[in-house]
Amino acid sequence: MASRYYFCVNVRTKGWSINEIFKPYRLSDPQLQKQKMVNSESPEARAASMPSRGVTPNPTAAAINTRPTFIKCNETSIPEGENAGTFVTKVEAYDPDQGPAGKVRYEIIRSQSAEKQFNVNSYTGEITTAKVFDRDEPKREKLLYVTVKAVDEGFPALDVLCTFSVTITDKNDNAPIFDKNDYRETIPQDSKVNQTVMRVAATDIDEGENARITYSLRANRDESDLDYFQIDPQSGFIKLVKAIEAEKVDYQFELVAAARDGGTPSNETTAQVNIKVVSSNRRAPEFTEVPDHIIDIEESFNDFGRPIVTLRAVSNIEKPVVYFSLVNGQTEDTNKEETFRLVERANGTMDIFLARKLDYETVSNYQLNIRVQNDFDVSAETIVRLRVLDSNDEIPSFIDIESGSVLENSAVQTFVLRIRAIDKRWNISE
Ligand SMILES: [Ca+2]
Ligand SMILES: [Ca+2]
Ligand SMILES: [Ca+2]
Ligand SMILES: [Ca+2]
Repeated sequence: MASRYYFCVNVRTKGWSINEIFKPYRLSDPQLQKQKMVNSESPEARAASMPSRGVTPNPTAAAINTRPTFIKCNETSIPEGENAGTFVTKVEAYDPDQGPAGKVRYEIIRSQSAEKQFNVNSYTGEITTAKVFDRDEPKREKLLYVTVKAVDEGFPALDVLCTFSVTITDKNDNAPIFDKNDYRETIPQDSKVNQTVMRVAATDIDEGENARITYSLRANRDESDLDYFQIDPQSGFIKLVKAIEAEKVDYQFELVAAARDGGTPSNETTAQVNIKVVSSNRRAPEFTEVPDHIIDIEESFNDFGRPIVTLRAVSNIEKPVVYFSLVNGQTEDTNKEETFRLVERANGTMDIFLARKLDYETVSNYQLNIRVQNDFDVSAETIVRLRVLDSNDEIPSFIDIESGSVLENSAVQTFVLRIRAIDKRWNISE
């Protein structure tokens, strides 16, 4: 009978090892489960449910079993994109007891709602991935926390928790993306050598070298087209390096811009760059008023009828009318989702309005390409940069560890519980 063994503990705390007393029990034993429940109740409830043989339970009895302690539970890192089942680390807890009371099993603690990210071998403590991680946008799985419980098979069973971090390191699994599918520009025939013609821009969502972009130019049709232009490898600015001959009016330079990242191996993306030569009197329009700084905008801003920024331009030709347009790019930060809209006013003026709610956690910086065109179909472009300011709308939430995982009552054991708060602003998740 289980109850008899229970009282053996109370009267024989000295000279008996817990191993000898509890040998007949197994963790699956329903009687043991019942005893465990009794143990975790209040002392009164425990006394009431105790089989009475005239012996008062000794509260130090549970101290016979020693709580396991983690001796290996260290932060580690794994690359993103690895298959589920990839080895992460091995945790190890030490338990000095003999027999079941010294036998340690491992399990991972996570809130019921949390996605399963890791598995642990309950016997060896070996931790493996349960899914494929993606460090980059939009998932941003960069730093994860794993909480492991080591529990012995003593009676009552004693456990200990340990939390360690797993850094997901970057792989060069993304190519740069240009902010436009292709670039079209016009250039007056008498443009000055060393004048900036245009700029191409690409972004790469990887990290460090894997995201460092180097630009280059190639000829798409005629190698001699390359003689006229030079691209800055870092900034993507293209300048004129050779005077354009008078007979080249209406000629179109057909170039290809390449953006290559610094990863090993590296990834490259290309975009068409067509530059059309127009006669000297066909001047390009010009922006006369553009913000010279980054515009800060509160994440909570939601006045869709209030202009955020105003730009002005002149046609530079006899007919003063100009036409503005917002050139949306291929990424959210270049207005792919039409987060911003442009409204033209009279007299070469335009405003930018917010068109969709902002979310700092999704996109924190925008780069808007604005084009102005005159009646000669000649255009100029400028960039407006906006920065979203965090309104701190993510309320930190505590991870709810299910009550069954909390340590059993024990007067003689000390235990420190680490409570972890999660706040998405810091890209931390379980
Ligand atoms: Ca133990
Ligand atoms: Ca990735
Ligand atoms: Ca990556
Ligand atoms: Ca890359």
